[in-house]
Amino acid sequence: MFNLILFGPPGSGKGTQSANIIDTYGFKHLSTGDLLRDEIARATALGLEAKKYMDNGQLVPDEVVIGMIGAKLDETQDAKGFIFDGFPRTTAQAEALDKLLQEKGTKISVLISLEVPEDELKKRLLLRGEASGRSDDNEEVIAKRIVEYRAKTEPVALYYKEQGKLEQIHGVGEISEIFAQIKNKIEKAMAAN
Ligand code: B4P
Repeated sequence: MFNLILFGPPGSGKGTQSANIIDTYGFKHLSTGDLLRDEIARATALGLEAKKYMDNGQLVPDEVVIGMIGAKLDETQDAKGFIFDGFPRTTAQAEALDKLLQEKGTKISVLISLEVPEDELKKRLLLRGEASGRSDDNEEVIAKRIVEYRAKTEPVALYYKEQGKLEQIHGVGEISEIFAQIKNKIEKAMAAN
């Protein structure tokens, strides 16, 4: 089984490139952002709680997202592999994910990190906000999300670097060219897996 973490700051292209990876490799996509937005759309208790954090640019508490991913892994049988998109976002989530996968007799194969400068992130997210109306894609909340990323999420890359699983990619340029680089990293990790 091949398990990939697609990593990077808000707006780095995780959701965009996940779609390309699924088309090519057929992995099962697990995006905590999408799962949380679905809970919000259905006005569940979890969604109403999560919305308070997301609208304020903060991470949703670890126990909420870990529980959500655990449930999804349990209900997904026979997957060739998983793309974890936007998860783990804290070291506690990374430790919990390693444990969940270990219980299933598998592990993370590689973490691919999309490196994008801050001014480009802000530009992309403001543009997306205009089109999608996403309540967290506005100037004030974007700035908070980036601060939260630097403080709590960046250490996750180091956690996997220590396991020899970190691969970095320059995430600015044509989406297809960035995807070609991602494919190279996936093929390399598959050969080593
Ligand atoms: P997410 O849904 O994960 O959203 P994101 O990081 O903002 O977006 P993503 O990175 O996928 O967007 P993309 O670059 O593809 O999280 C939203 C919120 O949910 C978080 O702030 C947090 O509150 C909560 N949350 C989620 N997971 C959590 C967790 N594990 N723990 C705690 N809280 C959690 O797209 C951005 C834009 O860039 C798009 O418009 C796209 O078209 C464009 N784009 C992409 N690639 C481009 C390129 N190469 N050039 C130009 N534009 C590009």
